[in-house]
Formats: sequence, C-alpha cells, structure tokens
Amino acid sequence: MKVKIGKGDALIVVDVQRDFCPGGALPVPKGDEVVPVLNEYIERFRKVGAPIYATRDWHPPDHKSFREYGGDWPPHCIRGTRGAEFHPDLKLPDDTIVISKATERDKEAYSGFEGTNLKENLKSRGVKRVFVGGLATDYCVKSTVLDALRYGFETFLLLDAIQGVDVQPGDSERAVEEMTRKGVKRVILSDLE
Ligand code: VGL
Ligand code: ZN
Repeated sequence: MKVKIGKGDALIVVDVQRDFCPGGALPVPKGDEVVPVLNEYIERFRKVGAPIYATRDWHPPDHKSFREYGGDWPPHCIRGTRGAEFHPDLKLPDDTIVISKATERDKEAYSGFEGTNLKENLKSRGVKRVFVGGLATDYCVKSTVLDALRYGFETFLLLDAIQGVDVQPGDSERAVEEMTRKGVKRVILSDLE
C-alpha cells in the first residue's frame, strides 16, 4: 500500500514514556524498539509540514488505575516524574502538540481522545487522516485508534512502530485484528511515498 503524506495528515505518537519502556514501572517488553522507527516517521511528517501529536499518560499519584487504589497496574507515569517523561531518544520537534491524558484521579483514559481536546485540535487544523504508533498496542494504541475511527478520521496503524503488553499471550495480535476489522489501515514505513 503506497501512501503519500501531506496536508490533512497528522502523526499521533502514543505514550512513548520511560515507564512503558524496559527499566520503567510498567514496561512493555520491547517498548523501546518503537523509538528509532517513530523517529523516522516524525522526520517524514515534519518534512511535509504535517502536525505531530504526542500523547502521554499523566496520572496523579493516587490514580484509580494503580493497584493500591483498586486498579490493575503498578503506579506509573505519575505527572511530573522521571518515569512520565518521553523516552529520551524520541526526537519530538519543539512544536509537537502534547496531549496529557488520564489526569484525573477517578477516571481512567486509555484513549488519547478521552477527556482531552485532541479531536477539536485535529479538526481545527483540518486533519482528515491520522497515523498512529507507540505504546501499548493492546491498550492505549488500540483505544486511540478505535476513537479516531469513531470520530471519522481515516486511520492508519503504524505496524512497525507499536509494541504491546500482552498480559495474556496474543492480546496484541487480537488488538490489531479488532482495529483492522473496524477499519484501520495497516502501514509500515516503506509504504510512505
Ligand atoms: C497504558 C496501561 C496503563 C498504555 C496506560 O499507555 O497503553 N497501559 N496505562
Ligand atoms: Zn496509565
């Protein structure tokens, strides 16, 4: 599949944060492997003047998703901490639009659209197609992609720039199948013209 990127397109980098990478609080096993590939995508979008968005999990210290507050996860991506920083090798341009999510104690938000102005921001820039990569395939990437489809964006999944948690073996594979069934188009770097 050949895709020419330009005006009307946007890149969405999902949750490429220290805590989701090896050594972090909630590591995606090969989370850091998305970084060099995403840097290539970032460069391609930057060159054509297409906007680049980066979502980040940005929890308060007592977030409901943490085990000690009844949730499923160890504490991670607590706002303002080192673990919540973007991966140090991720080359986000200065004009990257940063979207912080799951910022309220009593609300979980896997999708970058949930409780944020992401949709309005994309629409205000005339974005029609979004290209989504990052972490984790089976949680925040999936939810962000499904919301993008629901809101009418033509949505592309960057198959070579995602990694999953796989709490149950096969979760990531099933997530990609579900996204595909719901209309996402799967691309890799060499598909970009
Ligand atoms: C995520 C688990 C908990 C994600 C965030 O970014 O995929 N997963 N919080
Ligand atoms: Zn989280």
